[in-house]
Amino acid sequence: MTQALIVIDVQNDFCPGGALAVPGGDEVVAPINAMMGNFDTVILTQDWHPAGHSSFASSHSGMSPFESVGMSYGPQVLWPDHCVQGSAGAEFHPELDVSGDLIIRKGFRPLIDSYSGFFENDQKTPTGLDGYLRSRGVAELTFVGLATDFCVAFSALDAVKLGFKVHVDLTACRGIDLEGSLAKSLAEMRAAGVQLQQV
Ligand code: VGL
Ligand code: ZN
Repeated sequence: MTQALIVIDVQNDFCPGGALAVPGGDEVVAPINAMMGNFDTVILTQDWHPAGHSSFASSHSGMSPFESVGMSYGPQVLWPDHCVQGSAGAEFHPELDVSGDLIIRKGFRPLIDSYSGFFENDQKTPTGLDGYLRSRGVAELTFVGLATDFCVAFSALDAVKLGFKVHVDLTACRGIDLEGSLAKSLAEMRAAGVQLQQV
């Protein structure tokens, strides 16, 4: 079975010192680089927001990061400004091997956030990744990267819904853990049939 490694958002802003730093975020780089050779195809996602993106708390008067607002598509957590297109924070971690086959950018529409690599947060605007994988004959996916409880989990759950066999290698993921979101995301992934490796 053709296997893909999907590396989620290993970008400077999600690593220590970044605008939305995930604890231990940089620790995933070495194990991810080491596992790339085991896959037929390697795909990286890149969180890629225009300045003033609607997922930024700074775009909503009176709101602070990590509070939630209602968007046209449902509740949305507000974040510090992060991964602004062309900024140093949006770049991949300097030691990440970026020689993979495809880089898919997400979150570039001003009014919709996109955690998943497959669908934006309205759960219907596709990124095109599904079609790319199918036309390449890929049926089995392993997700790694940042953050476990947001972009990794949303991507893995969408992948199950789309019919892929899905693994998440937790040794190469780190989470944000906002009000229990890490445990909740692990439970949701387990219940959906995601194979969680190396818990
Ligand atoms: C992410 C929050 C906002 C992630 C991206 O990569 O998990 N989280 N944007
Ligand atoms: Zn983002």
